[in-house]
Amino acid sequence: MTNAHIADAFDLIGDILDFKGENPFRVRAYRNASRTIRDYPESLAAMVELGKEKLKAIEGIGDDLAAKIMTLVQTGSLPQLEDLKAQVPESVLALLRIPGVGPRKAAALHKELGIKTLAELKAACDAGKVQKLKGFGVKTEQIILQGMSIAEQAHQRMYWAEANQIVADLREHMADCRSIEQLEFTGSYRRGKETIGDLDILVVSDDVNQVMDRLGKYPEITQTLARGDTKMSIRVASGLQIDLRVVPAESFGAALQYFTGSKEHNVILRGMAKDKGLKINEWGVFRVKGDKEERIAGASEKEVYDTLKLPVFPPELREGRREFEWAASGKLPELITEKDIRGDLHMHTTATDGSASIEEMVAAARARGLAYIAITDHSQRVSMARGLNPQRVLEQWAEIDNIREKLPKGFTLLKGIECDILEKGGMDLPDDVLAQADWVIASIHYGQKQPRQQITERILGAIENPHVSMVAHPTGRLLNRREAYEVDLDAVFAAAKKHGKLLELNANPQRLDLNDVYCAAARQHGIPIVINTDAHSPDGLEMLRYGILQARRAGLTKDDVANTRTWVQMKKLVGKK
Ligand code: DGT
Ligand code: CA
Ligand code: CA
Ligand code: ZN
Repeated sequence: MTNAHIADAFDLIGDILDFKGENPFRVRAYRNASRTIRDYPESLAAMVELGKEKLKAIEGIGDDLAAKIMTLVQTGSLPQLEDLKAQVPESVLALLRIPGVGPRKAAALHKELGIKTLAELKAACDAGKVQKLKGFGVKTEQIILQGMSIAEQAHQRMYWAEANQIVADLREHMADCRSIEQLEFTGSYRRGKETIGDLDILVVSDDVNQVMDRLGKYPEITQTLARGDTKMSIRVASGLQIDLRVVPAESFGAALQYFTGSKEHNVILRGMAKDKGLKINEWGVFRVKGDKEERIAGASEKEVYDTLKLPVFPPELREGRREFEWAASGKLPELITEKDIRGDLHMHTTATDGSASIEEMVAAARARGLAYIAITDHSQRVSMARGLNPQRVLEQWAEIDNIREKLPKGFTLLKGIECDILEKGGMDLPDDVLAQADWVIASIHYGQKQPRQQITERILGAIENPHVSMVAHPTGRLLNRREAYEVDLDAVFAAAKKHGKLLELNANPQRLDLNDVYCAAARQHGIPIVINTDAHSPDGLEMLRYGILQARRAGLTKDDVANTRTWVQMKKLVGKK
């Protein structure tokens, strides 16, 4: 059972308790625990085996929650949750998931109008009954109606890479608005989160109407959800919501800080301000004297953080995890950047499921300023992609020998292979073949539903194979599509450390695997991460930037990432002659 599973269970408990109108402190305890667990760098399932005390050492996990985690992990379910679910109809739980409804409103709809299903909710909205409820109104009714039509997509957050295209498009569109003095995209987008719930735009302008009119003319717009004096919300064709806020120049920095978030980061910041007699909000920083407030900062983020003698944290680190602790000890990591990367060690060609030849991949890599790449096509087990058998892989390496002769000095083309870890364990190609490679990746593509111990043993076996250099996409997750497989990452970390093997951060925006939390854990274990694109075309090399963002969120520096080194240094790192 993954940490995310446990977190989901606690979230659901929180939602149902909230729906039932239970004590808000109890509700909050579950939600806080859920967040802590979701972000926790080690596998709780593994900690369960070490006993309850180990779990209780986690901040925010007391005796009661620790016991529940044990039960959940050991039995696969939680009686309390099953109980709660039985008290609330399944269809009511569906109400909770509509954007704009939430547990309180769901409870009111259920209690006042007897609504149990989405169809009943829609009928009540259409009949104008919902707007008459206390605390609802016409706007809420509209939001619910719109929310229902997108409820399907709404629980799917958009990939950062996809949101980034909308951002580029919007920047261009808004550039025509003359009155805009400053414009920045904030929220999770600016923090580089792997998926985005909604987009937040912050603007300084002395002509609010002009700005809002311009946004209203965005060609992709499907709905205007709200338009007020300073805030406007729209929805675009892909289902994404966009929130625009217009602020005065003197507040731009404070608003930028506030709306970049995360909420957790801001909560800590506000606490620190309060301790110093200061108040921080989206309008500025204020010194509180009795009932008077004097404004002391707000135009830039630097001004805001300066009032607390804090650095301007890179947005990627603003998650309320370890950034304040690092700042206090002067250990804020200098985060890796795209130009630090010298080589890409995972890519495919037409020999398997790629769309370009080796030469084309080389040309694209050189154009991007890389100094080395490894060609790593699939091995025979991946029959769907015409994976390479021993004969074909040896032919490909002979071809690479030929291409090498024509390459200029200063660029290294490596003979690699993405070799499957077989379902029954062991590598998909014989050792005497693997021994001839410069770079061997071990990957799991089959048997992903196997039990935790079996999958873990397969990966450990690969790590112990002397020819293997790196494990690719170590948890197998596909964002919005497939959960990570069950794997004991602590055991993987320990083995990688022991055998001097590397772990991948696969930069594909649907993978981003290892994720930020696990990359941070690998860093703590002193295991170098390799950021690879897994490109299947020349353009695929572009995906490096998504991997870099995720690495930055993990707090990785240039030193923490193996392929910032030259190939000569890399070879030493993985013990190749
Ligand atoms: P998302 O949209 O779900 O991907 O995540 P964010 O982080 O973009 O969240 P969003 O759009 O709800 O709000 C943007 C930022 O505004 C958020 O990171 C922090 C700030 N913010 C919004 N609502 C609150 C709040 O109720 N309390 C605090 N402290 N900050 C908030
Ligand atoms: Ca947002
Ligand atoms: Ca928002
Ligand atoms: Zn691959």
